[in-house]
Amino acid sequence: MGVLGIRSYRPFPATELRARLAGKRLAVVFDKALSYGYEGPIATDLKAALQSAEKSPAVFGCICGLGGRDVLPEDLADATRRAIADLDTGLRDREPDWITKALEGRVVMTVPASCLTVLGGMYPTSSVNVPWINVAFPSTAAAAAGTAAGLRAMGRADDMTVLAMAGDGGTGDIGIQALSGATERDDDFIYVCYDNEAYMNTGTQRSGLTPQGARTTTTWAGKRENLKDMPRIMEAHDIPYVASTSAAYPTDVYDKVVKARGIHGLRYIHMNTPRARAAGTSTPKTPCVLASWPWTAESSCSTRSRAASSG
Ligand SMILES: Cc1ncc(C[n+]2csc(CCOP(=O)(O)OP(=O)(O)O)c2C)c(N)n1
Repeated sequence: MGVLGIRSYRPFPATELRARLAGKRLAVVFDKALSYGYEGPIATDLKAALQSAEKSPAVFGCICGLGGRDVLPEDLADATRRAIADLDTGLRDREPDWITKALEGRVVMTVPASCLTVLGGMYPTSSVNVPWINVAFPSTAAAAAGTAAGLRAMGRADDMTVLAMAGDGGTGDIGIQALSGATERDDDFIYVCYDNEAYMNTGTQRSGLTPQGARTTTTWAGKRENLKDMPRIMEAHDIPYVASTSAAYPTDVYDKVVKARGIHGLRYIHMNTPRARAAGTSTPKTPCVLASWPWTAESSCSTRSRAASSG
């Protein structure tokens, strides 16, 4: 085990890093910076530098210390332990990968307009390797219900899971009617709401799930209204499984999707996904790092990462 510090960002010390990391199994990169929508910049640069190396380590990135926050020794140890464990189990650190991994790739997804649609991309450059249906904004749950019925008619319902996945706007506002209807019928699919607390794909407008006090492009002085508590709304629908989790804890996401997979009927998972751009939130306990790694800086008592599972 060793520690490398990079003093010169440009020119990037690619040759030296290749030499120092030759034969190593794992490199954990701690970036105190982010590039929006992706991993930390040094993690990206290191992966590029190691591309031509003969025997290069797996690179896992951790974003930490944003906004001048302290990075504690136990934080570094936690992330490193997690990297080692995930390397051993073959898990990777991107949220959708965790979810499809938990479903062993036996999944059909329905996805509305959102940041997530961007990930789907266009064939043949799509970064998705499972069947994926892009649907109109309000229809995520309706399309999932139809897909589940189709699989049942074809005798494939036991083989495949239908996964509806939408943002907080797509879930709590425009998609809530279709979702509520599906719960009433107990349609057979898993619904994951990734809650980044605003309409992010169109530039951070407030949604019904934006926390009170948060400043967005449509609530400059801070949102006045309370947020809708989606997990509780879903609990009130009396469905077989409701859980909340946080993207800051990928193994928790994984475990809950595995658990949901073993249950039939409508299963709802609310995943808090730390946001990049909303500011001035009145909920400082929300995990406030953008990391593909579990990171516990201010996250332990987040009300939105509590596990509220029923059934
Ligand atoms: C009917 C309709 N209204 C508006 C839009 C524009 N639109 C596309 S993505 C988006 C934001 C979605 O927000 P959310 O569901 O919270 O997901 P996020 O972008 O945060 O991932 C909006 C408003 C649309 N595609 N369709």
